[in-house]
Amino acid sequence: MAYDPNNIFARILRGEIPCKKEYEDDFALAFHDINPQAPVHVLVIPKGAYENMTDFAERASDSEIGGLFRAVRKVSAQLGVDGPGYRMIANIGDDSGSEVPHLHIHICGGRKLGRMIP
Ligand code: D5M
Repeated sequence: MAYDPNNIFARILRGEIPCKKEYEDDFALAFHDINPQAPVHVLVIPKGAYENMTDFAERASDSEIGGLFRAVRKVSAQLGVDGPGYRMIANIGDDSGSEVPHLHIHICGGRKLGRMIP
């Protein structure tokens, strides 16, 4: 499926829709989820146009891939969840219930999350 350049996170990246920004660098933008499921719930997205992790792993450069995961690490430290721990989630495809077709890594923490597989 072709990447939809008008998905909501693409529009946030272009500054057309506001977000509560937590972090930004050349590779990634992190902002607070509009419907938080934990005391800390932030989304980290690549700046490039990638629909999901499958698309990202296939098409992104090594720099983009490294940049996204380094951003997750920086955001976790900035939010103070790296010590107590947190969960990363990336939904892919219909069965996951994914809603927004731009890759996003959820960072959830700030409380005991319990076992969640799935
Ligand atoms: O998660 C999509 C997530 O995106 C879901 O937790 C709500 C969040 N969301 C949707 N619109 C916004 C805006 N405008 N700002 C911040 N967060 C938003 P998924 O993994 O696709 O189910």
